[in-house]
Formats: sequence, C-alpha cells, structure tokens
Amino acid sequence: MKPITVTSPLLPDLDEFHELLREIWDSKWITNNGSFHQALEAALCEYLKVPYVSLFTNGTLPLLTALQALRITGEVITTPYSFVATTHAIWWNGCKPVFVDIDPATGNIDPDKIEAAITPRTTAIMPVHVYGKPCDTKRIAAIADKYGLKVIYDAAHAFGVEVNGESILKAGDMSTLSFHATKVYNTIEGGAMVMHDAETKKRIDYLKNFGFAGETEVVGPGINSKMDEIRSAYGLLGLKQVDAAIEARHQVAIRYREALRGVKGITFFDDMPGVRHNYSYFPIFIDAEEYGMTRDELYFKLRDHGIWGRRYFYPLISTFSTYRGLPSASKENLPLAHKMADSVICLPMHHELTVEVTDKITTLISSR
Ligand code: T4K
Repeated sequence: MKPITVTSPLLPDLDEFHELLREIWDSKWITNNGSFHQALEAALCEYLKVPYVSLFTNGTLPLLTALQALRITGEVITTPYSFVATTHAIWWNGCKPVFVDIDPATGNIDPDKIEAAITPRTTAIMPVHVYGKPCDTKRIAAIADKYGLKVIYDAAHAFGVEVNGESILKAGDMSTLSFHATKVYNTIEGGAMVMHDAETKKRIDYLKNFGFAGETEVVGPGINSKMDEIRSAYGLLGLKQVDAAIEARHQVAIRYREALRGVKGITFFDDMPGVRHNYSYFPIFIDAEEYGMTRDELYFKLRDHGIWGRRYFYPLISTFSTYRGLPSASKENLPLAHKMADSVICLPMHHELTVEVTDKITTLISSR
C-alpha cells in the first residue's frame, strides 16, 4: 500500500498547464524576467496584499540575498527550531548565528529572551513564523528599533497568513517565502522575497541577476536566483487553487482537533484569534509519561501502519555539527526548543486528505 505522506503537492490543472507551455514554446522566452515571471510577481502582490515581491528559485536564496542586501555582519539572533536553511543562510553570509529559546505557545522565538542575547556585534534578528504561526512582530520590532537592528523574517511556512486582515509578510525589513513542492503553495522549486519599497525591489532584482543593472553595468556581487518562465506559469495556475486548498487543510485540522482533543498526553495548537492561518503543518506534541508511549514509539507505530508523519523540527539546528560548538547552542540555553523538538510529530496535512484517512490516523493515536 502507498504510504500516507506528510504532504502532497498542489498540482495545477494539466490541460491548462499545457496551454501555457505552448505559449512559452511559441515565444521562445524561457527565463530572465519574462512575461510569466512579471505576471506572477504582480499576481502574488495582489494575493498576498503586499506592495513588492521578487521571485527566486527557492526559499533559501532569498534568505541569503536579504542578508547580503542589508549588509548584515557580525551576529544574527535566530531560532534553533526551524528547518536548517534558516541558520545556514546566516552562516553562508559569514555571520555568527546566536540561538534564542522559543515560546512554547507558538514554537517561535521568544521575544522576552532576545534582549539578553544582544551584544555590540549584533546587527540583525532572523525569526521564523514556524508552521505559519505568526511571531510577535510588534515586540520584535520594538526591540529592533531600540537597538538599531534589522529584522528579516523567514516566512517560508507563512504563505497567505494574515493578522487582523493584514499580511504577516509586511513585518520586518524583508520577509522570505518558500514555494517548494511540500508547501501550501508551490512552484515545484521556488521562493520569493517581500519588501516595502521600489528601491529595495530594484536592488534585489539586480542581486538575483548577478548584480546586473543593464547590459554592461554590475552594481554589486549578485547571484543567479531567477525563477524561469515554466515555473512562473505553473505558479500562476496554482494561485487559482490555493484558497480552496487552504480551506481543505482547515477542514483536516478541524477533524484532527475534534478527534484528538482529550487524548491524554497529546497536545496541539489551536487557531490564534484574528489570524488567517494556512494550516501548512499539523504538529502534535507527545508527553510520553502521560501518553504512555514515547514520541518515537508513536512515530514508528504510525509508520508501521503506512502513516509517514515527520518530526519537523528534530533534531534542533543547534545540535548539528556545524553549530553545536556555539555558546548559544548549549542545551541549557534552549530547554524549551529541545522539549518541543523531542516531542513533536507533524501529522499528514494536505488538501487531499480524506475523512477515512484522518480517522485512521486519529484512531491509531487514540488507541495506544
Ligand atoms: N526556511 C524554512 C523555515 C523552511 O522550512 C525551508 C524549507 C526553507 C527555509 C528553505 O526553503 P527551500 O529552499 O526548500 O525552498 C522539505 C523541503 O524540501 C523544504 O522545502 C522544507 N523547508 C522542509 C521543511 O521540508 P524534506 O527533506 O523533509 O522533504 P521530503 O523530500 O522528505 O518530502 C516530504 C514529503 O513530501 C515526502 O515524504 C512526500 C511529499 N512529497 C515531497 C516532494 C518533494 C511529495 O509528495 N512530492 C514531492 O515532490 O524537506
């Protein structure tokens, strides 16, 4: 039997995609700011309710480019509870990541602990809206203003997330998105940066095209991170389906919550007031003593029944060999992040999950 995986990509209608491919074939313009690239940037600005979007080839390169564009040096405060790309981007820029513990209510960096981590070498904060749950952006902005720090949000999971009707992507100096196949909205591989002004957008567009500001002028040490026409066309079609996909995920979350609420030793996040969630992941947390089974025992039991959840984000980034020697990586500094990483399983979550499958999953969890 085919396993039930943690996610399944949102695919565009194949006939419509063929039609757009024909258009691209006829035009013979297949990359470098073509018409589909421009159309997708405009459509994303509208969908996400943000003024400027620059497309990238994945969600890692806008993180690297944001740090470059803002000329970040020294130390960057970040969370250990994320996908490893967040910290890698800091390291690849020659900066030192400084890990701060998380708030267990959201899984995001705890604003109360940021100030203690600031030193004269700190230049930026890179928080993550983990699982698409919004960070406390107001508190983080107040700290950044007080110390003159830049804020770059890794919003890889936060496509379409809004707080009181306002896009979460408007927070900070820049936000970055991932459009990887495993995300709520995908362009197969892909990503984007969201910024506030036309000048920054122009600069980022130069930087993602080797720094070229014209045929013969290079204005900075750029990189190649341009999204091609085929993925841009695919992305335009995906935008038509994403609202329905988010609603289908919402229904999955409702079913999981109804079935698992009250199961001793299992907790999960509820919706936050005023937030439009995207239900990108459905993490549950296992208290082994109360539940009577460890997280890993449950994880492998589910696998034995063909349910391939994932332990996102275990192990913590701070435990990987590159980072574990950093003073801020010590376990004593990050007790709550360790606790979350050691207790999490992300259950399958996507737009095509049937009632039958979610029932099977929740029955397996309830009947330990
Ligand atoms: N910041 C954060 C906070 C991130 O989470 C990520 C990426 C990034 C930055 C960087 O963005 P990108 O540069 O990747 O755009 C996945 C993704 O590769 C990665 O994008 C994502 N976060 C991370 C959390 O998860 P894996 O190694 O766990 O994926 P994989 O290949 O095991 O796939 C998981 C399941 O999804 C499979 O079991 C089945 C399903 N799947 C996967 C693919 C690729 C499909 O059904 N079809 C597919 O094509 O990393």
